[in-house]
Amino acid sequence: MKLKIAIQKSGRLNEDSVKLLKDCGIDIKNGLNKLKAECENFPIEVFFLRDDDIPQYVEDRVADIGIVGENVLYEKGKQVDIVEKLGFGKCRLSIAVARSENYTGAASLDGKRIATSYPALVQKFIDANNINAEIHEISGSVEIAPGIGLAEAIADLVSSGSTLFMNGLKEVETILDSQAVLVRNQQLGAEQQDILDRLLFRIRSVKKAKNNKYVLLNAPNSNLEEIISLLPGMKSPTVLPLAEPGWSSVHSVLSENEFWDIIEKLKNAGAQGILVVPIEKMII
Ligand code: PRT
Ligand code: ZN
Repeated sequence: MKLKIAIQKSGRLNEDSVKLLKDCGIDIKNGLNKLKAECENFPIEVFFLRDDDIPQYVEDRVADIGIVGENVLYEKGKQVDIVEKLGFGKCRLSIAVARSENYTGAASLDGKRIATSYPALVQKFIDANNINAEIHEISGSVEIAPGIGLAEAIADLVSSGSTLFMNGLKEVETILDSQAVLVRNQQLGAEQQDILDRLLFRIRSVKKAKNNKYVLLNAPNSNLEEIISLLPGMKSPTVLPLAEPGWSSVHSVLSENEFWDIIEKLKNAGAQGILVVPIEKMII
């Protein structure tokens, strides 16, 4: 029995999806040019597909699980469960208009044409804001639509914003914040669910490790208590005596978002020789 996972064949999510599986200790055999690949050391089979097809394939159980952007998932509206947000492929679906436009709110879109590849999500936005705008569905290069007179506004994915900028557009509304998610079919059997749970355990360990750093530092014993109180640690920090009398070595784990804050406080509390080491996996 194998768990079938669908990932993007090529494009922005492919590399991170393959890397995530690799970081979970899963070796994908045979090249990426195939439709399907086996893995020797984990009961999983990988299908390489276009991202747009992944929600449907998971709903139909051609694949048991899949990795896809929330933007595609919500646009397609398929019946699948989100099991985990994966933290990559981050972007937003936004409305943009010509930079010269005087935009004062959603009502400014009244009577306008919006070009997009996301008609369902844009229609929801139009309905929610009670505006009277017309959707022009196009499949690519949405950002050129205002320039060629096809529409007055667009709704497209944005990450850095440079595509909008280069096309003389400005972002005025965010419809959806998106990232890659792991989805699953709603009727997985017990055995597949079991493999999924094992995979999830690994994914969460990898994600946790990425968000944490191992910190080692030297502390004067006189300030040890203050320094320890600054460190969360998994249980409590490890404290070892140094060869030099009056000093200890303190080891702990810090999460990325509080990292700089705590490091500054540690320095002020007299910590020296602070070493920060990446963590590969974190099992808790
Ligand atoms: O062939 P296939 O159908 O599988 O791929 P695709 O061409 O439809 O999708 P692809 O590979 O471009 O994107 C796959 C997924 O990556 C999307 O569905 C999103 O979930 C995610 N993602 C993250 C993005 C972006 N960031 C992104 N910036 N997808 C597209 N873009 C495009 C956007 O459409 C615009 O053209 O990048 C441009 C804007 O980028 P900035 O940096 O200039 O703002
Ligand atoms: Zn696509």
